[in-house]
Amino acid sequence: MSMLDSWVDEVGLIGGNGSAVNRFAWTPELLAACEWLVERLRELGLNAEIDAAGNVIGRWDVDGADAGTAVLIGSHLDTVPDGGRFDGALGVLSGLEAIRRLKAEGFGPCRPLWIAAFNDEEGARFGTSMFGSTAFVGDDLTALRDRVGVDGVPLAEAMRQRGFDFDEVPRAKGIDGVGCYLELHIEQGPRMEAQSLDTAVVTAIVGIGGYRVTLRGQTNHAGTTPMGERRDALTGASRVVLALRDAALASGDVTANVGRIEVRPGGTNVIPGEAVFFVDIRTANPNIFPTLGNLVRDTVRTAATAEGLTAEIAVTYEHQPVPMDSELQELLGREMEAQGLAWASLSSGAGHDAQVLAPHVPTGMLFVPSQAGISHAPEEFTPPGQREPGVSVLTSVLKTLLLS
Ligand code: HGY
Ligand code: MN
Ligand code: MN
Ligand code: MN
Repeated sequence: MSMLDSWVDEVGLIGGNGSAVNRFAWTPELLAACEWLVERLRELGLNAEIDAAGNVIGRWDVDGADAGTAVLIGSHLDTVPDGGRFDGALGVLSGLEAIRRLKAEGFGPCRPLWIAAFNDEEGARFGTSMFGSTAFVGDDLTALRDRVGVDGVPLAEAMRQRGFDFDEVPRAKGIDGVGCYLELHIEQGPRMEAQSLDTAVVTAIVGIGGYRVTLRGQTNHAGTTPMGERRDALTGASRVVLALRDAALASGDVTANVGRIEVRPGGTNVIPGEAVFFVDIRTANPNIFPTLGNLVRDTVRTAATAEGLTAEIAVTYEHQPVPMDSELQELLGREMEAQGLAWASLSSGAGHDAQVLAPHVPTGMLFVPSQAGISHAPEEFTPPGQREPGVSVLTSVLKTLLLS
């Protein structure tokens, strides 16, 4: 078993039960995975710490003031609820393996190499997706301070419970020391397997809009209230779910998903007076992305009117669609070609920390396949033989970047 494969198994058990993995922001499980990574990085001789935003940052620094800006690699260690062992983690561990290989062969970089495990990429607990990378690029997160998590704990309190201070988050800004960013990630979709690809160069990352929708009607008796006189919040929510699904299908360029809904009061013989649900809507098309907010608002209003409900809509996250750096795409493609790999250029329907870094520094991504295209589920898997090509390309491209 390769070092990478044993790391994958080891980290998969931190917050994992042998199949599903649950590592959410500011929880003991995620911090245990971060501390595991800090130890591995220090064993390789890097300076490593968990910063004020909960990011693990490892630094292979180079002596000499003119060493220049760092090449940054990495991904994330947090997961979705009952997630898989590879989303984010394979990118972090492949970066760790690339560093191990470079160290083992006595490679001497001319510029610093940094590695990050960005905190809370998924936003599973607080809806605060890309939290760590957003802090790293220096963008303002103040508005999230009082965001309440799925467990009812406010964000600032959850941080305090783990020894972190929300007010210190801006200290995590580190983008000024970075020259470029490279992220390896599983594809999380079926295309690479369908085309028997070993690796892929990412061309662009999808834009993502997240909305919290609250519909309110009238809680009432399920048996005595005439069907034509109900103000049922769940039927309103159902209209929204199906209407957004139909609009996305008709567009062909949009995905729409409602993965979480809370219905109150929750009695089986009670008409739901309130429904709170979360819309995740995406497109890679920069012309369509600005219209998605209105699509959600109009769809919600139409459903609320039809069911006699009131509606509230709040934006929970918004990440712009971004192209990947063309020179990094070419460098990755040349390396894949040189290694005789079956490769292609693909856009990403998943969001990544790379889309937060891309407006600030040249950013590139490469994919390795996902078995049966499954991700965000315990069945998520990339066989050992399909992990190696990505690491090999990453290691070679790093050598080029670190000597330039
Ligand atoms: O939602 C996404 O695409 C990413 O996994 N956060
Ligand atoms: Mn994910
Ligand atoms: Mn991910
Ligand atoms: Mn910015």
